[in-house]
Amino acid sequence: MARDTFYITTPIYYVNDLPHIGHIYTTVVADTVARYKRMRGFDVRFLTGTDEHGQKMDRTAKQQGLPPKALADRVVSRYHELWRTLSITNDDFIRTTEPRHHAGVHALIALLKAKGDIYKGSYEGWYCAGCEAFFPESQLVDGKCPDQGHPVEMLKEESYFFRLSAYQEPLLRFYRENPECIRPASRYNEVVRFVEMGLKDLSISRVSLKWGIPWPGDPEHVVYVWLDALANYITALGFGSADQTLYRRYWPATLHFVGKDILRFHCVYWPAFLMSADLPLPEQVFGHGWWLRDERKMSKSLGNVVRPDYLIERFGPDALRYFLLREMTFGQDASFSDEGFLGRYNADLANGLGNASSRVLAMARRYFDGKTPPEPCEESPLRDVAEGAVRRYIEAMDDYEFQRALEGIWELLTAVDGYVNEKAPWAIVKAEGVTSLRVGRVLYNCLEALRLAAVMVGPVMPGTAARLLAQLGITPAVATENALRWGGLAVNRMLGEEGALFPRADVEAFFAEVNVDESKPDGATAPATAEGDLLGIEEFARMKLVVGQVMVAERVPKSKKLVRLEVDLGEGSLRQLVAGIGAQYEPERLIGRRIVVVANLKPAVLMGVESRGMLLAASVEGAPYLLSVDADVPPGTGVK
Ligand code: ME8
Repeated sequence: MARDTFYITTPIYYVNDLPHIGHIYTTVVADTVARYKRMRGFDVRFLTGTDEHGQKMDRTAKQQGLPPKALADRVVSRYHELWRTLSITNDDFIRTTEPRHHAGVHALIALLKAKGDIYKGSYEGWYCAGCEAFFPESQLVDGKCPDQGHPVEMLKEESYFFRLSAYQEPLLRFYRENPECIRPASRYNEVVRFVEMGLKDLSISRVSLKWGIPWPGDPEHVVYVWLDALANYITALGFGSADQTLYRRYWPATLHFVGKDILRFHCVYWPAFLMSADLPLPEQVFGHGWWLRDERKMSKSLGNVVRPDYLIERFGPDALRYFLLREMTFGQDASFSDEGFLGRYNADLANGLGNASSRVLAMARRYFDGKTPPEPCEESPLRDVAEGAVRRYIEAMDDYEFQRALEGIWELLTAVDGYVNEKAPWAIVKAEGVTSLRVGRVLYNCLEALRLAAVMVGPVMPGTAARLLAQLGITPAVATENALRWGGLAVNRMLGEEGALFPRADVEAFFAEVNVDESKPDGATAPATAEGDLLGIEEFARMKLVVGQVMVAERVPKSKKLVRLEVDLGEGSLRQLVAGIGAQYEPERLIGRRIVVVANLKPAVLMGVESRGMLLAASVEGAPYLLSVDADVPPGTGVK
């Protein structure tokens, strides 16, 4: 029997800048759902990709002195790298600069034209390059775009139009007949209200911009970037090409996951284009909330983004995946903070999951010669709790309530702990010996509950689930629905390697090191330099850069990275600096070395040690490489 298909997509991201936590969030959520649906037996197709045309991209490339395609290639490689690091299991990655996409966009436009929904006119109005959207004057707020407060500019040019106004009634009918087509319900209401206010025809080509897909038959125009971008969901399936297999199998999409910022494009323009082309409409668009920093949306244009490379490097991809899904009530906004991340890491991962599993596994190793117990256990209160947790998990995951699903798993882990305390296996062993059937049953129950927790947590933390299953002696295999049934743990089987899943984080040391890292230049994430960002020579001259010679160097106690240095800057006494270089450099080997120091930096205290200056280092993916001088110049020599 053919399996039910599940086609899930993320937005395709702009490549005018590097990915940040917002892009990671949508992609991790989609990956979690894709993994969960695969486990439940669906025939899943998971698509992500990049949106490479448009004015914003054209401008950034010009500012950086690069052809747009070269900038896109560079940023796309960072996306690929990041998705690999985060174990994203997308089946395809579409770029709007690919020929397969161009062909599909032209095929879609041909259908809109054939329907009589495209005409040529002239456009006069306000354009927001930040949102790549047109706004009527009446909608501007303080002369800026109403959605995100970006600046707008007047455009007056010849343009092709799409008869969006003709779709107001059909769209409203569609929303009425499909109340689940937009979620959550608050977003559904928002879209309906927007459409009820009336729709104007939409300008869908640009003449003043060259960076885009040429308009079919009129190459003076390029296709409007949103018509181009939205089509990715079908062009990636081969729409408009000779091979329609994937398109026939997976379209219409089951779910478009998007941030609430781009709801209108997905819930108004996209279904209108599809209606005009007589193509089926996606079943659901889910608009999730925003990650905020200081109460504002994190966005590239606001410059307040979090790029969590340092968190991934330090705590692994699964910890970040877990945090994102656990912290945000799906659909609402949430605030991102390192404190929040570390709090969850220690409480839920190091303590909750880590402790419950290591405690139970240690007992099983001790009492059963490193094996699982010799007999299964059919009935127990823990089994009831575990089966309840699985039911709740399925219900919550089916509803995209990840927070609730995870809470259920953690309640099961707490129940395992409580059960161990209550049954006190060590006391049974003392009274009845290790061959006691009772102790075997108790531990079987605990191990089986852990196995179920590992399977359930798999879609969110795939690496951790595989490690925990391996510790339970189960060779990691793709979990199927059966894995969610009680009783799957084999008896008398060798347990796997020991090892802490999540070592506890030293919060104080972490912040001390992050503060050091943040004051370092990092070429890999340096933002594009715009004209306004350039430094005057007088500003540069305020910085006192001098050569220093290291006289004392030792590790700061309890820190992996921090090193305390005493440096001769030719001042008559030594200067104390603290630097985050301990992972790359052995302190003793630094003694006598000449380095470059910023001598007039405000003092800072790092893990209780005062630093009165900063040494300079090149930073490659967070790893520092010290700057040095070519000759043995005297300490205190100025650097310009
Ligand atoms: O809009 N919080 O691309 P984009 C949560 N190319 N999610 C966020 C976020 C935040 N602070 N910031 C971004 C585009 N996102 C278009 C899409 S689709 C046919 C074309 C996520 O690079 C969220 O999913 O600006 C949002 O919708 C998307 O990134 C916008 O990415």
